Amino acid sequence: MVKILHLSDIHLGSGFSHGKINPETGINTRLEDFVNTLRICIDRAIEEPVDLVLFGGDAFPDATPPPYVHEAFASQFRRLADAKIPAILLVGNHDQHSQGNGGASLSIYRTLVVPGFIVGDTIATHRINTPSGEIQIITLPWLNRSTLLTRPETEGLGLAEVNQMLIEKLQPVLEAEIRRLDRSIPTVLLAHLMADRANLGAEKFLAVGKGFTIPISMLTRPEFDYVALGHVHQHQNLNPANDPPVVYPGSIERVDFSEEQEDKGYIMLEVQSGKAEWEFCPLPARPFLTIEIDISSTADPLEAVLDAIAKSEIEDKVVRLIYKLRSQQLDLINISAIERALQTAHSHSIRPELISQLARPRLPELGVGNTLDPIQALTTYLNNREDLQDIQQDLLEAAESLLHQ
Ligand SMILES: [Mn+2]
Repeated sequence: MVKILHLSDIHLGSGFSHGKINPETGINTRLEDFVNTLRICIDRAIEEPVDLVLFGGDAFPDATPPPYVHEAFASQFRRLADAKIPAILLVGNHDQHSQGNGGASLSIYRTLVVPGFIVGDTIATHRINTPSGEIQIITLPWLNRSTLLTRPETEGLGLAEVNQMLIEKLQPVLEAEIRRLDRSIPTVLLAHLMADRANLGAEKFLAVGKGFTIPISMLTRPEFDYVALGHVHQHQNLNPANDPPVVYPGSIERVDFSEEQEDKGYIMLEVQSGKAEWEFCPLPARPFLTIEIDISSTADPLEAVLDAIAKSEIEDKVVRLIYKLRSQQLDLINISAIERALQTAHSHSIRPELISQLARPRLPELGVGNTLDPIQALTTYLNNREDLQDIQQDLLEAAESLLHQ
């Protein structure tokens, strides 16, 4: 049995707005949080020790992290190299330059020839000799328009059509890798992608207009003993029959409030030909908490807010307070009293939302007596939203594909 630690979506250096500067180190506390959970993963890999670490992609928020963030990442992963544990660093969408190929933020590990480290920025099969036997890993990095397609091929096509074309191109490429596999040793597919059965978390907002979805049937192949995924921040197994397991470990820390309710962790896994046993291992990620309260009809709105805070366990959490009120109540709110009440939180944000007494104006085209089909209605709405012009076409295509489902 080959023992593997599978983690993903580290996003080191993101979410600084949810932290504060640690006066002792001068570093944002959220970077320290992320490094802390990453350290726990690496500690575990070394303590076991595992035969291999698989990282599913998205090391940083973008392809050009500042040097001190890069260094924080490197100083954890180099401990694997010191312990002679091989690692595959797969390239996710956040690791690529927005145009162009390759894992810009991760390719330094290949350039430096870190012993045992492989950067997965192409579709390829890597055969790795571990103390527990050989294993083969197919790497499938994030696919973008330029990975398998040329510009003339996709000229004028919509997202759905390009997605279809990409899948048609990917199929034979993946098939060729599968055909070359050695069936006597265990096989893992390591991929950064959005599978069409995945429950989206934060990535659904980040991916609008850029994302390709891969049908799960391309992943649940009998030739794979385990499918190690990255991209979606919520931990899930897309194939509960486990033949093979198709697992997103999820992110190691909460990147934003959309992950408030999610458990964070990594996967420990033992794999042999035809069999994989895996376990989700929770990480002590910093908790997030939303306190939402409607005080628009309260006589003492400040008291109501302070009361809601007092009833919540806010200590060391990233807290956001949202209260709905009428404009006439604004003078009754004492912000510094609220800030004092939130002092034991790790960090806090306060968001008053004014409840307008006036109904929002409706677009005349969408008014009473007009019947529009959903696409027409959406088009009308989008035509009136200048801020959404950039993604108008993608939104329409997304709506159309939803309607056709
Ligand atoms: Mn991703």
